[in-house]
Amino acid sequence: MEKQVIQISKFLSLVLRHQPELIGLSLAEAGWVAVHDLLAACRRHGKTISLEQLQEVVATNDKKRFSFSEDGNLIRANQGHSVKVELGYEPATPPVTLFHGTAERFLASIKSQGLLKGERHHVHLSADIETATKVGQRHGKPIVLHIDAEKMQQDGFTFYLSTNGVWLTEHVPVPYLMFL
Ligand code: HQG
Repeated sequence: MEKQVIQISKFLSLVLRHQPELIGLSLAEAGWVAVHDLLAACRRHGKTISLEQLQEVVATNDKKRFSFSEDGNLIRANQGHSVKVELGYEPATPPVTLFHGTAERFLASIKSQGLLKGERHHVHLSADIETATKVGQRHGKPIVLHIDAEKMQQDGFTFYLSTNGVWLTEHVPVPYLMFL
């Protein structure tokens, strides 16, 4: 991705997931913001973004982090929020095994507490090892944990699938983690 597009994407992550108030915005239901309001708020705060640039970021973002509403008037982050927002994803049946990429230094704590959602709304899980490895690398030497998602669902845990393919759940208790 081009440098400017990455910068815009990072700024959008900040305001659409974490601190909309930074530019005087608040998120409406399910995290949506009017595109017009977003661009005006950015402009007022010295971060002018054109509609074409915004469309390019949404279309080319490496993790498909953002979506427009069907009519194109609204925009939101698909997941990853720390502000309180109900994204409205329906419960979904996960694959038998899901993966979580983390760093070696977190392992002792994960072994005692399971996977915790921390600042985010959910624990983030991947359907493939490659993606999980990349997620883990962001924190240090990557370790990929295998999760018995089938058993979790049988035991009553709920999973959601975000628009951009991330599996979400509240908490993964230790017994469902397979330490390889
Ligand atoms: C770890 C990126 C100690 C957890 C990615 C992780 C993802 C624990 C870190 C999305 C723990 C939290 C989310 C415990 C979990 N003790 N550490 N009990 N339980 N952890 O960034 O999953 O670029 O909040 O393993 O692609 O790394 O934002 O979560 O290492 O989908 O679009 O605590 O962020 O997407 O880190 O990443 P994060 P994550 P975006």
